[in-house]
Amino acid sequence: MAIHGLGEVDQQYDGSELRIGILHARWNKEIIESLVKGAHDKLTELGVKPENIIVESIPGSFELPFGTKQLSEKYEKLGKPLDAIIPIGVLIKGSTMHFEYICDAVSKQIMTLNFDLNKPIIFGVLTCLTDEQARQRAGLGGHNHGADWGAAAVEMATKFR
Ligand code: DLZ
Repeated sequence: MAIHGLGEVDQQYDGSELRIGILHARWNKEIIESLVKGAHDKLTELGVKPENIIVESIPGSFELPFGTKQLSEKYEKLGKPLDAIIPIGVLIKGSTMHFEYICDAVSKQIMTLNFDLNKPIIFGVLTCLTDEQARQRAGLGGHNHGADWGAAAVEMATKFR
């Protein structure tokens, strides 16, 4: 099965003036770490200064929307607003309806946060049926979607600044 990235990028974006937040869940640790690294590496490749990449964690994906809002407000108060935030989580289906409820609630709330916070909040959540599917999408055998999320953050923050 082909797993693609962002597709053709319309131009090279310069992230050197940006401050970007990465907020990640701690469930599915190895996969999360690879996604965070993929996003971080892409941000620096596009010019974002390492000191302007803020990485924080929360317990699980359910906490991502509230954590993202808090992170955004914290840096607003510090006078160092974040230009975009990448919430990163990995949800893997189990044997109950837990997965469906969390995927639905988290994805809708992350979408809403874009408008509430009026800044790009990237959808950095893998919603997979198996551990293997998640690994394939996290650069542990296949393409690392974290890199796409980093690129999307820089493009969105630059284009609409
Ligand atoms: C409880 C739970 C389960 C079963 N599975 C996952 C998962 O696959 N990925 C993830 O990020 N978090 C999971 N969690 C934890 C919830 O997201 C949340 O942290 C707890 O329910 C506490 O609110």
